[in-house]
Amino acid sequence: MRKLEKIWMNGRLIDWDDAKIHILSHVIHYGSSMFEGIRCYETKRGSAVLFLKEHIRRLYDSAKIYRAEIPFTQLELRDAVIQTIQANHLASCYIRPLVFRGEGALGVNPLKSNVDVAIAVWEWGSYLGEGSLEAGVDVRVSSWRRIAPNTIPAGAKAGGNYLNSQLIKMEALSDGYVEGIALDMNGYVAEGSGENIFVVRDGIIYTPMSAQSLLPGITRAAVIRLAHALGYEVKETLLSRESLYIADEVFMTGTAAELTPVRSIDKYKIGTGERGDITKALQDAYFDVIRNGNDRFGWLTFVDPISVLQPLEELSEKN
Ligand code: PPE
Repeated sequence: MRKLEKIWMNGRLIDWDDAKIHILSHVIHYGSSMFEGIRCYETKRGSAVLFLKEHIRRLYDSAKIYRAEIPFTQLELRDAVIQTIQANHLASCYIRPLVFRGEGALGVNPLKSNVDVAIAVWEWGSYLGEGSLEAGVDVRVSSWRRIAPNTIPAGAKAGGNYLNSQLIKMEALSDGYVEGIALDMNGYVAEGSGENIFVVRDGIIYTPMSAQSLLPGITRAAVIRLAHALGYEVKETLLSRESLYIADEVFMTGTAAELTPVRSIDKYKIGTGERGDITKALQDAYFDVIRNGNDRFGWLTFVDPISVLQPLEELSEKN
């Protein structure tokens, strides 16, 4: 990872090298953190953060589930994200807001430890490999199940959840796959280690229900909205493992993964093995927002507000 300049910690920007915590911080011992992953894109209309409001809201939801009171308002953290991007002079980046239980007391009870907040940014290219957005990826169904309902809540984006994700990811990588798809407790399809999943058959788009041991992805919600806008039917439903193998198209969504086609699962070729038409149509709609800055749904927060004022037509003529 390339070192950058500043990290925002508890209300101020500090030098990258100074953003440290004590070894006895609660989070290190008990996984007590909640975090977000957000992307800032260099669109044709200027740099813009995608789904800033939605991600900060989910951070507060995750913190609420773990009874952690964030000592800032959502608006303050949204501003802090923008400040952190500007302080590091990046036109595009990945953004990691993090809320964690810091110093105070050890022992399982987190309530005696401080709630600390940090925001870091870094450069992050393609998540599932170069060329994966066009060619698609080869994945397996994991032998690890996703965390069961009413154990560790999959709907909170908490650090500890990612122990399960790490097992799924390492198993997939060691067997030569890019990613693993985890089934839920009952054997229904849940999600990847860091992505939601969609299946297309006979022109209908299916995705597992949000109560089903998965993180209700912000990209997932956006893709459902784009699909509706394009006139497709989307069904949130239980999905069997075998429905993956006989799908016409499968794709995965996430902030990091964006909208990545899946070309094989457990060595079953999905559809023709090429990126499917519906996957491509949804990618085109998604990339129109993040590359061209066409923001029909109010998903973008421009880092430099001046660029928002430039009419898009003039910009596209220049490009
Ligand atoms: N499920 C999981 C388990 C998950 O971690 C993510 C995001 C998603 C679904 C998709 O959610 P959303 O980004 O809101 O559409 N995973 C983040 C972390 C990746 C990482 O390696 O760290 C991400 O994509 O930023």
